[in-house]
Amino acid sequence: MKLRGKFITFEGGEGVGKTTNLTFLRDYLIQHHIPVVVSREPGGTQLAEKIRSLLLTKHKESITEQAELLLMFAARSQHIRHVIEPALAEGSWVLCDRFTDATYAYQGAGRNLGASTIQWLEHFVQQGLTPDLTILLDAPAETGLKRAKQRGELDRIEDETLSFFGRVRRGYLLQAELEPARIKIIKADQPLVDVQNDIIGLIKHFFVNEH
Ligand code: Z5A
Repeated sequence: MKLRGKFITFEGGEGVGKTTNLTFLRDYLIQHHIPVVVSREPGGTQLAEKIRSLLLTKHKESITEQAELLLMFAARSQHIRHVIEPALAEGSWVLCDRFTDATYAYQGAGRNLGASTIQWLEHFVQQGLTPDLTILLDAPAETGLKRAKQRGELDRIEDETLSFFGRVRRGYLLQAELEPARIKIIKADQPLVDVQNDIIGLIKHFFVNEH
């Protein structure tokens, strides 16, 4: 299938501003008459949202690391087939709150599952689909966790230790080092207006001229 829209993902640890900035970019694109679809992972379809709630709720029975990884990709498969690919095929830009870089960071680095199984699953599930641009909002784990805590009760993954989130952050930075052309780091601990200027700069540089 020839995909015509652009696929942009937002990544980063807890509370770094992914949702806030994704909404900002959506509004900017709409103002520029670009059709846009907003989604998130895990989630984005009815079934994938059910998997999300399984993943984020605290259960009596612990979820194994392997089950967590497989559930992430099960949700992703539904999301790609039913939302992302159709939207890109009709020319919409897809803005997604997290995607596979989160799996490398949380399950690969955070849970210490390593990269090779994830690479295999990525190939199996995505069949070559990767984001055109990934905006990695980077801040010390403490900064984002503080913002997330202000929001209320923490979910199953948010309840992890600070050292877990330190590994997640390093996992993301390693991904960016491995794929510098796709993954662009923006400092998330600067004032929001500066974060958003950086995002618009990136978008102009990447796409607007060619659109
Ligand atoms: N997960 C995984 O393990 N593996 C995977 O493959 C995938 C996901 C895809 C999904 O949660 C969970 O799933 C996540 C990873 C895991 N686990 N955890 N924990 P999510 O993505 O839905 O939720 P989240 O990461 O916890 O996101 P969040 O807490 O909603 O944060 P956010 O979207 O990055 O931040 P925000 O809501 O836009 O902003 C937080 C607050 O900070 C808000 O009050 C803002 O107004 C404020 N803010 C934002 N930017 C600024 C600046 N620059 N200055 C000051 N204040 C700011």
